Amino acid sequence: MSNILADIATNLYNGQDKAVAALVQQALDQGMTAAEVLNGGLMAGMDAVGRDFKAGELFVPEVLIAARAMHAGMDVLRPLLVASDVPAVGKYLIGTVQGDLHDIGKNLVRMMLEGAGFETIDLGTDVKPEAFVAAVRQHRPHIVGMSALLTTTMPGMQATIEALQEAGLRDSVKIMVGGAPVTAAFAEKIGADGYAPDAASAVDVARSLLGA
Ligand code: B1M
Repeated sequence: MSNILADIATNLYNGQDKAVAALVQQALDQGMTAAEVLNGGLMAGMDAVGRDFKAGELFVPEVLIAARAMHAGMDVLRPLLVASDVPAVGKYLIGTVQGDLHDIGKNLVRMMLEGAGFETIDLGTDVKPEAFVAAVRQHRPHIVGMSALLTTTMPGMQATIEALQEAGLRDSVKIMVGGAPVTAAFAEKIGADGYAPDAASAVDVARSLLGA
């Protein structure tokens, strides 16, 4: 890993948001691509946070500060990830399911979709099934995307699909799910139309769901 990418990862781990933003800008100025900085710097730092969080060496406050630094870096990359001359390909409603506050992955998926020309509506985190239903009624999206990072919140995806069914809206949208604990088999089991393991493939899946 180049020094600057290692520096980004270390500063992210230590929650140094201003340093992360400055280093990300520096890496771009040196000619690195947004994808290189995202994967080699920001994601590498967040992976280390996840590993040490799991091992009980980091606690929620430290992880929150690291998440803030991740967002600071993503804010610098955002104009590059969303820069697009592609005409709107479809309307995409996205949110993290009920009970779940993780939004970094969802935000990345949203940015990549915007970069691919999707119009996005972001419902944020901890989105109840009824809120997805109300938003589908209001915005009439082509695709509804749900993110979950906890095994305990994954059932919220199924509850949302059932709520859309009960509201008579299920057939008006395609449904996509994703997030670290979510699998293709789970997506199929709950009756989702698509699953993507990461933000880049989320764009491919969204396009293919619309036949684009
Ligand atoms: Co949380 N947390 N957390 N946490 N946290 C995990 C997820 C965990 C794996 C950590 C661990 O134990 N190793 C673990 C979950 C275990 C499990 O259920 N399997 C966990 C836990 C247990 C918890 C708490 C319960 C801890 C506690 O309080 N005791 C608590 C729950 C709070 C809640 O949600 N109710 C909690 C809290 C938090 C913070 C608030 C401190 C913070 C979130 C801050 C924020 O998001 N604003 C946090 C963080 C940061 C993490 C880790 C460290 C990093 C997650 C992340 O942002 N990854 C995480 C450990 C890890 O993942 N290594 C962990 C980077 C991000 C880019 O990746 O989100 O996977 P990811 O998104 C990817 C793909 O999954 C995919 O594309 C993205 C980009 O490639 N993707 C989609 C995501 N959504 C998609 C949707 C799609 C398609 C693809 O279509 C619609």
